[in-house]
Amino acid sequence: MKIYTYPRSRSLRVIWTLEELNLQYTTEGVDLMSATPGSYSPHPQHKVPVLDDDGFILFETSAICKYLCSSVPSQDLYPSGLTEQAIVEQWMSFALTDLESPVWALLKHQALLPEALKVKEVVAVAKGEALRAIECIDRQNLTKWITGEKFTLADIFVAHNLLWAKACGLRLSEQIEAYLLRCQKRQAYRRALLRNNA
Ligand SMILES: N[C@@H](CCC(=O)N[C@@H](CS)C(=O)NCC(=O)O)C(=O)O
Repeated sequence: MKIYTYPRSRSLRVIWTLEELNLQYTTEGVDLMSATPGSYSPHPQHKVPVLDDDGFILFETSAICKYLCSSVPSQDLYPSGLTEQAIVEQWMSFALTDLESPVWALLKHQALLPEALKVKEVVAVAKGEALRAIECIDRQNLTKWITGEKFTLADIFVAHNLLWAKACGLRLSEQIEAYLLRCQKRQAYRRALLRNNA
């Protein structure tokens, strides 16, 4: 299977999932930022990540990650038990909505957009909303992982968004910093970072 990637983008979440599952894959870098791209993504909006599994094309990061987990008969990353899966879903949804929305707005209006399109009022609102979501995570007992004793897909989505928040200059508590360090020390994360940014 092949993953279309771009350095420091959401494709890291898919590569991290593949590495946690010990699956074989290839990557193809996409020329996202160029007006005349030399390499394309099969995404209808020319975005990443995209999965090509023997001609089966899938976009949307969380759909790809769940598909990958479901392709492995016995794995703990996306549990099949009713309540275990519901809690993983809860935190994935929180990561993708309450946390990612303001953090992504912050990233765009602080760094990614051309100067003329940056709006400082958006930065102020997004910062407040992101901090509120981060406080919610900080109220959890984060001695191990976001859902408890086991590392799951929810950690990949929560941690990657927290790393983006940190890159935007948001201050994180000691508990969250320690949690992020635990995530970043995972061999699968380290391998994924190298593959995604290559
Ligand atoms: N909801 C999509 C978002 C995908 C997305 O926006 N990817 C960014 C990179 S992180 C992208 O390809 N941006 C290029 C563009 O917007 O043209 C997902 O989670 O997969």
